[in-house]
Amino acid sequence: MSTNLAAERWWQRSVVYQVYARSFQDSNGDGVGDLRGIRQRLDHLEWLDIDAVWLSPIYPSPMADFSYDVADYTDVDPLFGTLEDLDGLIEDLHRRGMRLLLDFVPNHTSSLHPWFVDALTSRAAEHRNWYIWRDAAPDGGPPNDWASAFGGSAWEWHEVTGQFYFHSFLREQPDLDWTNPQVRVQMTDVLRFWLRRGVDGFRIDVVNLLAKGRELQPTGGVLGPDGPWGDQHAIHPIMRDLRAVADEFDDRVLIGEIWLPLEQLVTFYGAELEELHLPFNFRLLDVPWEADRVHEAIRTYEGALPRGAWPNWVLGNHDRPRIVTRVGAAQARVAQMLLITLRGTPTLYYGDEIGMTEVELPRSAWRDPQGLRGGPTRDGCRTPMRWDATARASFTTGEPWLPLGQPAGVDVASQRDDPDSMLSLCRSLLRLRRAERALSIGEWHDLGHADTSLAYLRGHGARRFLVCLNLAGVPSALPAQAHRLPGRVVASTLGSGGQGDFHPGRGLAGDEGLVILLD
Ligand code: TEU
Repeated sequence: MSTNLAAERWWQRSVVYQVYARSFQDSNGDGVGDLRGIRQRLDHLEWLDIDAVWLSPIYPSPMADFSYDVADYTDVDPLFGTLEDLDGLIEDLHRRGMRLLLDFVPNHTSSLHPWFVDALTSRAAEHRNWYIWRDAAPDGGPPNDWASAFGGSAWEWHEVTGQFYFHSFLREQPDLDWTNPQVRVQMTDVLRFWLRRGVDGFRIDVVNLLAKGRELQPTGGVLGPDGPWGDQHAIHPIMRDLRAVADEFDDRVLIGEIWLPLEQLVTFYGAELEELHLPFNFRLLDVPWEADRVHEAIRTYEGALPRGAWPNWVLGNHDRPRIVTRVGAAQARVAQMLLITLRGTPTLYYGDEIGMTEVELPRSAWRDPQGLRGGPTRDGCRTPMRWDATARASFTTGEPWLPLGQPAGVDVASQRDDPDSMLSLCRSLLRLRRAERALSIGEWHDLGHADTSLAYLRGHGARRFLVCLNLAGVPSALPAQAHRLPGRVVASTLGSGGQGDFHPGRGLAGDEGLVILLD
């Protein structure tokens, strides 16, 4: 059995829900979601029974990468509302017993951020060395062959000052130089600004890129987990700094987006758990949907966690294809049961609770800079939330910024009162999780996999739950240890029809997932 932290914190019991701000609810008819819109939809979140909202970036921005290109870290873009609207959102959430996490984007600013605008004025500018500048190679080309994540060189020539600057993403997103102490001071103050306003924590963007290899040698490398340029040793002290700032306040949480192999990912908890509370665990985003592979992903992750570190899980986000499209509608129900019953903090992506699909958009509708530059477009997982079956889904009164798409029945209103809907399944699992400490902070015990299914136990005190999941559409035997345990089914992916006693020796039907309260 895996152990738990002695002192249990709110973010361990919590379920995080990611709101992609542009696509949740529009309040002013401009077709883009906004803060007032989100405030109008808090009933849904409270009813669904989530604990914390992670809000994608809402900062003033030219929107080259939809506010991941930040022009002002301590304000709200008029497109989304005002600082007062954000204060109002924090207040509303807190009044309802929920929390707010902001998206912190420390790796790069917008090229229109006043710091970068100043940096462009001369090599001697005050903010010049807040960014990464290099002379041209002897042949006049870029200093090395590093490629940007969105395609093309990661270096952009600046004619006026005669040097290249470095950008991991778009040329409109110059990377900050975190070896510069002034950058650290300024950026940690940004955190304090929001923490003082009552924000409960942050999701931190691309932690793994915060420090670059100082040599800047040509490597033939590309951006990514195995790429050459994240100098991880230099990133840990930065995480300790950010954590120290969070710890100046009462009980806040830091979640980090880190694209690194498992062994490296878990080092970002810190040797003394003094870095990130939750380095994002992306194992379920990439794993082939097969019982042995998913079982292996869970087992190795649990096994790699440092002592006392708290796990976390996620099935989707604004960068990755929707889970329904990856595994199919029936298996998406099994996937949600997995997400909500594993040990660790789950993060749900908005719309996944109603089974929203990746929308196939015509090229003319693409908005994502990654897609427009030849990479996979991320627009398909960013389409507006479907609140009902009307033409504009009650998302907007205007023209939605992305087409809505979605098959019939994939909307909140159609599913709310249907006990067998995806929404009802998600809600009942979330409510069960809140009611049963075994399912939130309880221990996890691996029962292995067999055939196309896997099984595990969750336990706290005398309460013990068996979770059995068939990851395929055909009947499956259960792992030997699982089918010896009698109990009562308290949740089934097959809906209300799947409830009842659980008898030893039983197998699983296709796409069946069960949560069983053991006798
Ligand atoms: O994403 C970082 C990242 O690594 C992406 O390149 C991601 O792997 C890719 O888009 C998958 O298709 C973060 C944000 O989540 C993303 O939305 C931003 O565009 C990016 O940082 C730059 O801030």
